[in-house]
Amino acid sequence: MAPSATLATIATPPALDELCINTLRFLAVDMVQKANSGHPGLPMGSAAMAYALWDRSLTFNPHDPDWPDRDRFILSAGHGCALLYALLHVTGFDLPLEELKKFRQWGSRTPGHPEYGKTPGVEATTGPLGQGLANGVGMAIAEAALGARFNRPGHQIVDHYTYVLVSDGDLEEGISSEAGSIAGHQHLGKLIVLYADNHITIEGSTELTFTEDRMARFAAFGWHVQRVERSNDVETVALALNNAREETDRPSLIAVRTHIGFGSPNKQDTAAAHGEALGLEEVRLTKEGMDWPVSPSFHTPEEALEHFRKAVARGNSAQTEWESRFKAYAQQYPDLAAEFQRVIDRRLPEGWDVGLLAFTPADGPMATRVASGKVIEILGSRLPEMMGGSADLGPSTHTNIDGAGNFEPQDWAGRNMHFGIRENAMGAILNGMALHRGLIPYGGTFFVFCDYMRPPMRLAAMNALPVIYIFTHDSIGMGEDGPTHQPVEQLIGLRSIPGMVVLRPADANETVAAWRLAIGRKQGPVAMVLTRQGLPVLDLNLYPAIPTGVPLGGYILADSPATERPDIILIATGSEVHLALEGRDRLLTEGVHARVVSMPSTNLFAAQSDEYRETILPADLPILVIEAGSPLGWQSFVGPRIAVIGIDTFGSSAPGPVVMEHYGFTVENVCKQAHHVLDRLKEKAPCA
Ligand SMILES: Cc1ncc(C[n+]2csc(CCOP(=O)(O)OP(=O)(O)O)c2C)c(N)n1
Repeated sequence: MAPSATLATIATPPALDELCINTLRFLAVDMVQKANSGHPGLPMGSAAMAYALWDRSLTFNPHDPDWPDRDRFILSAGHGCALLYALLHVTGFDLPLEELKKFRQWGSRTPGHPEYGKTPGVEATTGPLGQGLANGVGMAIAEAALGARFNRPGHQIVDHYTYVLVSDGDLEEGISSEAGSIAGHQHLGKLIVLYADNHITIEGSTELTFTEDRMARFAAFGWHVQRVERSNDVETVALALNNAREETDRPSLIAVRTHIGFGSPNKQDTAAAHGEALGLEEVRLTKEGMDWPVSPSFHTPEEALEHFRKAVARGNSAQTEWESRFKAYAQQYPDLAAEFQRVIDRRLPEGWDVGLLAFTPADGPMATRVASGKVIEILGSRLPEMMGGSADLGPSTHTNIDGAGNFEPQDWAGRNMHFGIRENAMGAILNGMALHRGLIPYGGTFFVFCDYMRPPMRLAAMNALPVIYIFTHDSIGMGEDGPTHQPVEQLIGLRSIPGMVVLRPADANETVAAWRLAIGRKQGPVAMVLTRQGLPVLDLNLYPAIPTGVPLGGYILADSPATERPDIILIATGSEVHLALEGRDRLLTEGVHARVVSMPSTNLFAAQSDEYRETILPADLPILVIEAGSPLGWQSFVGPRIAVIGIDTFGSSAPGPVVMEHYGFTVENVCKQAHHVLDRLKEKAPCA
């Protein structure tokens, strides 16, 4: 296979094309200049190829940006967002010129990087380079999966393309190889990537850092690759896009030799065009050089606007045409059509959680990862929109849905994903799947490796995406693999991500409640943190508060005897809840009344009312926290009365119980620390 097919350039752009392209360029230039902040270079260089895509290929409706079968467009090089905002404005999205004039200002719909949910037409939050490309792979996977599930002969109701615009930085980031490899392997023929090959990054020429043959690299991943030498040649870019669409078996990369800061006499092809406004004088020179009025700024020629706005009629008719196809489909397959609408709307089917699982002590001891696997089996059979897998740890993470098949090039109907050992791309692909809608995506790995997917997890939280992570081997309790595999700082790390709900269930029954919560949560990601080791199953007859307590984040699992006010509260999470219960029993024999609070989610608990939290943790009671993780963060709950049994160093390699013992996770230490806090409080109590 030839690594690339170089296309001959044909005509120069006709005058109207050029007018439209310059409109985009100078809107971007003026936005950045007015804000005195932003990146003019990429928009100036990529305006022509973006125009070729939006004018000749992209199917979208500015008046209904969310209709399900639209093409997706992701600007992975989010720093070039002035270009996207200009496109959205001129093609008729609800983004008036006034918003362009408020680029990067407080409260505007034109933030410094594209943010999902803030600007109509923005399909994904981008900015951390490489993530957008992998989001695109996730969207293309979603399209393939939904097509396989819903399309019927003669009824292609899911049939759209995913386009991504990337820059050098996107392709330098390692995630591009992870995602590119998956896309090639899966033969995602409807994924088309335009590459702004401008030879410039922030520190200067790509000769400094980026000299491999990118085309050969993507060809080796199994992509169809093309090169366009003259970026302003709209027809050639359009032709390459056509070729890419006709290539149904492989994803496409179209490298377009663009020129950063195109038209700027002193900054074109230099890093100076990248990250700051051109400056008033350079703006003037650039406009004059391209026959553009120097003032007023934000000049939008009527003729160009009229041409761009044809997108509205085009989009309306594409959508209407799809709607009539969908109607015919609904007549022939009413149940499927209703089901399609349900999953796109993220509605759960009636009774999805009725009679979910209830475990008894006789089922134990059971690792929470095993309990989670059993829940996934049931939920997976009730919710066909559940789709996910693991980064090559499926047998350990228990993430497989039996009987649901593998998602493979030959069979996109399978729902079990094999992401390979590619956590970063897995996270970003899950984001793309969630952004696309129609699926409940989940992904699993060992908890310690969530560090490899922190960037997409952060973006999932920022995008408020319903993505579920299944992290197993959740503490030093996992044992022999040693400190490289024993998570310590990950819990506090994830809890500190705004909008991320972290759930660390204490047993199989809390795991069921955690899953119920995760599936029901339609906004924002949930991280399930599960044990490798077996744990006793808490008896629902003895602990009836579990199902209602878990969604509150923290609740009283076992109180001090009814007549007694507790002397101390033991807060524990996950596997350490059992230690707290044992400690409570032992303390009782020593005359100390302890309350055990199970706190599977500090995030959810913190979100409860002051009254509720005060009921669980009265301000005047001493507290001992028991959690096999970094003690950081607990102080906010307990203040100066705190003693924490936690871990603030890396772990050690030994059998799990031995490691736990060495780090103080023993009944003896629980009691010792509890007495320690009590003694301290007595010392502090004012003399009567
Ligand atoms: C993960 C990540 N690292 C660093 C940055 C900061 N950054 C923004 S743009 C950029 C490089 C710009 O080069 P290129 O991707 O070629 O964009 P262009 O210069 O063509 O605009 C960098 C390092 C980022 N946005 N994301």
